[in-house]
Amino acid sequence: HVAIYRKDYLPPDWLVPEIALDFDLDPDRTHVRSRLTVKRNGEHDRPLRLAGNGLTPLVVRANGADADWRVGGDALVIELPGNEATIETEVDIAPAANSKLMGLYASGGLLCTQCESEGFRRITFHADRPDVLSRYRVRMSADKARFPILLANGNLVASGDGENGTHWADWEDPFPKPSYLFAMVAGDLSANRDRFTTMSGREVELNIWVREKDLPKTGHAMESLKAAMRWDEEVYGREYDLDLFNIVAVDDFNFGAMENKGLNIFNSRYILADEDTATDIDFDNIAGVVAHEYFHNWSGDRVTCRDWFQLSLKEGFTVFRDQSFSGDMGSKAVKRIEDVRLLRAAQFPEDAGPLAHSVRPESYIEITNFYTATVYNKGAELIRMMQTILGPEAFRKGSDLYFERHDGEAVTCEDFVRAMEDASGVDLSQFRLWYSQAGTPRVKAHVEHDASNATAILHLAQSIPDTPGQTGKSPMVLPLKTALIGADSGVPQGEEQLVLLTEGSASVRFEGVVEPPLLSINREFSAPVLLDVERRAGELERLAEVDPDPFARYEACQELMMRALLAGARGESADSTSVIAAMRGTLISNALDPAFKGEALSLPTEGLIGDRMELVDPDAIHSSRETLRSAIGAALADELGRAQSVSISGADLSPQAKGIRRLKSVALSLLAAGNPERGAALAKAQFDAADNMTDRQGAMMVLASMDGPEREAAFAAFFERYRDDSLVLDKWFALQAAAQHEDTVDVVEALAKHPDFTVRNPNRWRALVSNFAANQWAFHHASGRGYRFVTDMILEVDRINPQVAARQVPSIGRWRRFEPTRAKLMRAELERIVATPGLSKDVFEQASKSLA
Ligand code: DPP
Ligand code: ZN
Repeated sequence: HVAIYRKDYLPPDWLVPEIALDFDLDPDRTHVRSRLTVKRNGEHDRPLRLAGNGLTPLVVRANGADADWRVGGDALVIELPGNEATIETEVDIAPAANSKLMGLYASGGLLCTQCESEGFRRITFHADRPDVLSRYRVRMSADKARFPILLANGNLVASGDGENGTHWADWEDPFPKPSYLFAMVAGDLSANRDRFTTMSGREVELNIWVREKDLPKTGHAMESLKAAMRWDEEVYGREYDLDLFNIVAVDDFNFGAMENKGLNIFNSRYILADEDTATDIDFDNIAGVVAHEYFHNWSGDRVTCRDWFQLSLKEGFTVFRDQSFSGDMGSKAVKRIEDVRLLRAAQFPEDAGPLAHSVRPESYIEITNFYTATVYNKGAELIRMMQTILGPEAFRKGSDLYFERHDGEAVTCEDFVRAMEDASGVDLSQFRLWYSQAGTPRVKAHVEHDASNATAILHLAQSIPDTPGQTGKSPMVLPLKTALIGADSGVPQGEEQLVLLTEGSASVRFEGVVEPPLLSINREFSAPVLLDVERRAGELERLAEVDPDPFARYEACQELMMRALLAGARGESADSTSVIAAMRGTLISNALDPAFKGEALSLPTEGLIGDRMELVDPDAIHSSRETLRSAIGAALADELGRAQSVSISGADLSPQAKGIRRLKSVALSLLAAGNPERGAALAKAQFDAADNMTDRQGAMMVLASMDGPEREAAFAAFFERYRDDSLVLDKWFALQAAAQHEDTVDVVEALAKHPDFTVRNPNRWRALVSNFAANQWAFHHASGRGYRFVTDMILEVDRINPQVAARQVPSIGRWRRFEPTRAKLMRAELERIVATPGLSKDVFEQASKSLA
């Protein structure tokens, strides 16, 4: 397995301005004819090399005659004397046998495609690199009864009936695009049809294609799409550019969704929802993913990536855009809390582990392993920091310049930063280190107050940890939004300031600081760093009470809890009184909305606590967290009981209603910790009374971690009710895998043998395996059974779908972070993986790097 390096990039030898594809579609044998118009790019005499994966050439012609060709490795090599040629190839492929879900494959009764990153080469011979852009014409033919709907990118230009009950459709996409954005779907689908009028008055036809029975569940996705289209016009000046926008939902899908030009293909979990089957979080995720894929039409499709090392160019920027959209649609502060929670849960561990890589990686063996939280979520933080440093207006000028300058091109992260620089006049030389240096920066901070002349000095120091292959790093630009708040009055002492820490250490002077100050730093999480603040006794408690910035206030609450949890996990006596006081204050405050309260009252996860320990001891963490939860539940039983007893119609999906439901289930969970018997009764009652999935799932989450007849009854009733709805059945698996229960390992082992479990559907596999591996206490069972189970599942799915398998390896790969007994067991499983014959390069890369 060879590594590919960013520094080795060379422009393509041959361009492909035009492509015509002709498909005879059939699940068992699809015949593919391709005609490429190729042009030599620059002065050279190298042959044309077309990538193919699992393809056998049946016909290869150049300019209508037999060509001089050979197959070398995974490429079709054609010697061409002139500078231009027409290349024709024909192959047969078998969609029904394609279990990797890359290329053309079957899902349910549908045929559909997934080409990012390198799936197109599993359909036909092609350079299949993102810097080769072509105009596509596509002819699709298929049996009309089985595949009444035929869709591809762009516009439908002609259609008709053929022989033997077949029909055909011709699609043309006027926008040149890279092969990874090619898409095609054939099947028996029904559309939710709507329209959108763009800002310049163009009418766009919108369709969301699903099975007929799912049509009633497409309303929220459609509303989200229209809101996203409007938002991108208003906030970024970006208008949709075709007369037609199609979305198709499929059940078997590796990603969440895919932004193919004019034909987005979605994992059905990010389209289908109604209040009976989807939680509020599902609804929010649908809005976020629909917006994300739509926004790619500009940040991804119109302006694409030169090579896959630049993946964050489109993904970081587009995640930032979808985060901003969701913030504007609901509560900005709550959305920011959720995004930071995800960053800390998924990206910080990656940055601190064996697979740490920079936002723009330097090398890879298998590119699909780099669709990571670092490229996506840390990438989004980089864009956010640029907006913070430049200010919103200059940032918008920069994005306008970027889109205008590079429309129709395949470009780099460097091109994005340069557009921001050119539009704003701000020098971003040092900022570029964020793209090349991996690892989460650490910042130490403390304040010195001088009451006699009303000044304070903030002392800051930064360090960037070593990561695999990278040592001795340079200081970075850290934009830290900072305010000093009077400890007595609770009033900010002067304006919030944007402190730019650019040196290894620096001191910043604040004037007009009359009272002893509380340090409110990195507000809104303006820089994705780990903070180590020297604080006076009582400072966090006071900040949790008075900081006017909701995000900062949330952080103070969390840090307060974290201190108590860490003390407990280290076996020190943990004082819960200040945590309980802060939580009581939050619960009874009239100034805070319920969604915020729900977030602020959620204890840091066991994983997050582990990340703050020298070596992770899962049992000690679990017992510390449960002890604190039960103390809170007992002390605040009355206040929590009031929040839990509020009911709101499941049909109400306003941010306010969602917040009330969120707080209700957080309260239930704490109440159950304080008094299990009362908790079980309340959970059962919440489950029975629920008219929506959010309340139902919240109740089941609590029951799943308890013993007793209520648990059995709820899970049996849920299964009976939803056994034919695969997305809801995923929840049934997921809830049991996430249970905080002694028997969870036994339960998941049994569930892997359940008739409804399958390794062929990524959603189902992840519902059981990924949720279990994220359940720290259960997965890290001291016996090592959890590791063995997950490893067995990885090896089993690797033979079918390497992408799904490889994404799970990091959960075992972080063995160095755990106490020695577990570390040894985890390492042994990694060694077992690497020693397995016939391993995919996807899993090989992740496992071997984790052992290195
Ligand atoms: N479909 C994936 C995403 O939108 C990869 N582009 O992030
Ligand atoms: Zn994306």
